[in-house]
Amino acid sequence: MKVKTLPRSALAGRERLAAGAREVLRQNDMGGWTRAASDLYPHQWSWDTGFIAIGLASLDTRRAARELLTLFQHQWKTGKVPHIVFNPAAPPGSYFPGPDHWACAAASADAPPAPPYTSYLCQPPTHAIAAQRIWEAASNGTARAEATAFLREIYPMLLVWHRYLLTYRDPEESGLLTIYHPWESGTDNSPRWDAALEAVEVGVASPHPRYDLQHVDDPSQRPTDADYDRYLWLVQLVKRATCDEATIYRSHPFLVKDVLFSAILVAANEALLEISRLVRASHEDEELISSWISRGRCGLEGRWDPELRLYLDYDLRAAKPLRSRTVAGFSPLVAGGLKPRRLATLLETLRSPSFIGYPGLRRPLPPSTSPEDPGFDPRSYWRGPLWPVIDWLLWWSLVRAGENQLAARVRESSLEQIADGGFAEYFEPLTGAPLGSREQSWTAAVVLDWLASRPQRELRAA
Ligand code: 9WN
Repeated sequence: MKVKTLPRSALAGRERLAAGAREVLRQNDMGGWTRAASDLYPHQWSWDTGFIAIGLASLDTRRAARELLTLFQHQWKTGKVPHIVFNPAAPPGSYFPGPDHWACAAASADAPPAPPYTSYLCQPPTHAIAAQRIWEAASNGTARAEATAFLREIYPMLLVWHRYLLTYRDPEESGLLTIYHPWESGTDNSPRWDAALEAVEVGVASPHPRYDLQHVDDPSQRPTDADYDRYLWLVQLVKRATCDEATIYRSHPFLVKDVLFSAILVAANEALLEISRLVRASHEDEELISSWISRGRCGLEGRWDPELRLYLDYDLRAAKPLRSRTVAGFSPLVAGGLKPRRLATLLETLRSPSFIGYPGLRRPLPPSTSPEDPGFDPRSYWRGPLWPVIDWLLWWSLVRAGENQLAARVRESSLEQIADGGFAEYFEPLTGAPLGSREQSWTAAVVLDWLASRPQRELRAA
């Protein structure tokens, strides 16, 4: 099959885009780790780090490896990787809740030495996927040898991280992971959590500043004060439970099985399985990781909703599925291994007017929440806007599923959107307007990965 070459003007456009992406990552480089964004997010975030390392892998595999290793220095004794590692040099008043709010975590016997302080929540495990990508990108002799040494160093840390999730966050052995807070999902104010949050009785929480609102054009792009009341109350409850997982599991009012988190763990376990072979880990490790993959896929399959033709999260407290139409409904695509008929049905939903086929979309990309969902809001964070990082996950999953045409369309549309609007955190799906932070590291990172000889990779996978 012939690879189409781009006209000269398009190539120049791509080169400009790559240069812009490199510049965003350079500006946000704090020496060994990258802040999520220059003003809004001056700290290191966990799942952002995985995506950032994927982007860095196309520039410098050693630097990419360091990005992950820096994060894993702050791994908890339980294996948990904290959702934020706070930058001690960030100006006070730059992010709330900042390090002092979470400092109590240092009192837990499981916490790593502080400072720097960490949050006591976690986020989806993108890290093994990034580690595998770094090894793949390291093609010449020295870089390959260094990347193999890096895999040997990070493998045990990745293994205990995944083990933490599969034990503490899935005591039922359901294959689905429980989150304690919408921040753990990474899709904070998504309508996915509305019903579960509504049921939380908020007690007295101390007043909280909204520094985040200084960094966006319009407060409607961020979660509301009422959302923050709930977020901070849930943080306080985890604190009261002294971060003890069994206590949280018994007493916490927000316990939800998250399909996107669970699906990312399956994909990460596939990467970990490959890494275990590269580092010649024991046969028992391989068997264990393979069993985690099957358990995850099986758990996800049970969350299919034949009416919405999507996969749904599950509220453990209310013992019922959370019925909203969001992009997380496609999560098993990320996990892979779908039966052909189910894959076809899911792709029909993706192409339907509920998502990519919605009339009036600026580009054929899936809004974070379906415009047909009552919770849809085109400008509010995870309630409708398009997220390049989600487009990357979708593209990556489509390539793995052999759906190359659709994958290429997602990649091209998302690149075009960023070329027009810049390296924004998210975009308005009806107009394409950039929203949120303007120099978001993971947006730059996915651009770099997309631009690094992607068509060839799609053809190889075909
Ligand atoms: C809370 C850093 C993070 C992302 C999340 C995104 C947003 C934080 C916030 O920014 O969350 O963790 O303050 O809004 O929702 O996915 O990891 O980019």
